Amino acid sequence: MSIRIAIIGAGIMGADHARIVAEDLPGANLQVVCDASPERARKVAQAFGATDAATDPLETIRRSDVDALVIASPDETHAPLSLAAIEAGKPVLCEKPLSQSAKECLGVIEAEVERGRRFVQLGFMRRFDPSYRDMKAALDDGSLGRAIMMHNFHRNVEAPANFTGQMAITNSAPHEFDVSRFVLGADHTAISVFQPGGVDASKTGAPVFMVLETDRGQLVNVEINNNAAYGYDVRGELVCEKGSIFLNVPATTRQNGALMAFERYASDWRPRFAEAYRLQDKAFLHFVRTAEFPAVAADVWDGYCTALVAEAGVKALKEGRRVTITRAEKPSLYDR
Ligand code: INS
Repeated sequence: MSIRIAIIGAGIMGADHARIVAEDLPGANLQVVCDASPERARKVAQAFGATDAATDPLETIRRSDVDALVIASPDETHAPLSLAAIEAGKPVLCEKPLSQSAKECLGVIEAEVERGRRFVQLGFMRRFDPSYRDMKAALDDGSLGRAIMMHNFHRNVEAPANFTGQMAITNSAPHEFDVSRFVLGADHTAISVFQPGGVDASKTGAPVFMVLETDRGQLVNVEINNNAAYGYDVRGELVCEKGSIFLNVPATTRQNGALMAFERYASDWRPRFAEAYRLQDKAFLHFVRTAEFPAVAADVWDGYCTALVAEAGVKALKEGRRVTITRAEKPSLYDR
């Protein structure tokens, strides 16, 4: 029987998940597209042939013709809607971040622990990206020795109107917080945050530069520049004792002309991470079918760890000092 999926939130990511479910996931049915705006819900539902459109997320979660949810509504709704899905006993693929508050993440952890199983797969899709996967595999194979540093940069073309330096830490950088934990197999213990001279942290798209320390002694730096102008550009290099591993940016062509060669940049993250999103959503479908949590996916414990780093980062930026990070005890449900 096909799995009936409802998408909550029909913005840029909700529409992308609707497309993947409708066109790229054999065995899944796009059942409902739900959005606070009825026009937007209807438009995306029609575009991808959903059975129905709706405006109430809680009702949608409880519908008897919905087996699983994708939550792609605004960040502050992720944890409450995940809790409602857990309450209804339905698996959910929730976009990142789970919450901007580590305490709120603990509430979701508690709800899963009470029910004795995981329901929430978090949308840290870079874990499924072939270039990060290869980076991790090359490290794990041991021939390059211990990893000592990881450099990351994350550039968007233009920040949305409300995007401050703080949001660079709570909305953009969680990708790097999560993927560096994933690749290094380590937890972060401290964060320092810097901004280039003359930058107003409250301004749209203000860049931030972070240095994180891990419990395995590695240093991780992260540049977030949401007003890079030239294209969507995410890169990374893992420096090990005997060599390094650099992420190649997938490009199908290289154009030559006027004594120059150039590759095209995408205008946002969807083309760069298209394969990661597809593999992630495919893994989610398998999770819904089998209740076996996907080996590489992020769970709510990972979401909590990331929220702790983001919280510490915001504090580090505000107070202009290095902030240390301490975690609650990990429930055995999240042992891998
Ligand atoms: C988006 C999304 C993108 C990231 C952007 C962020 O919400 O997560 O992958 O590059 O910086 O604002």
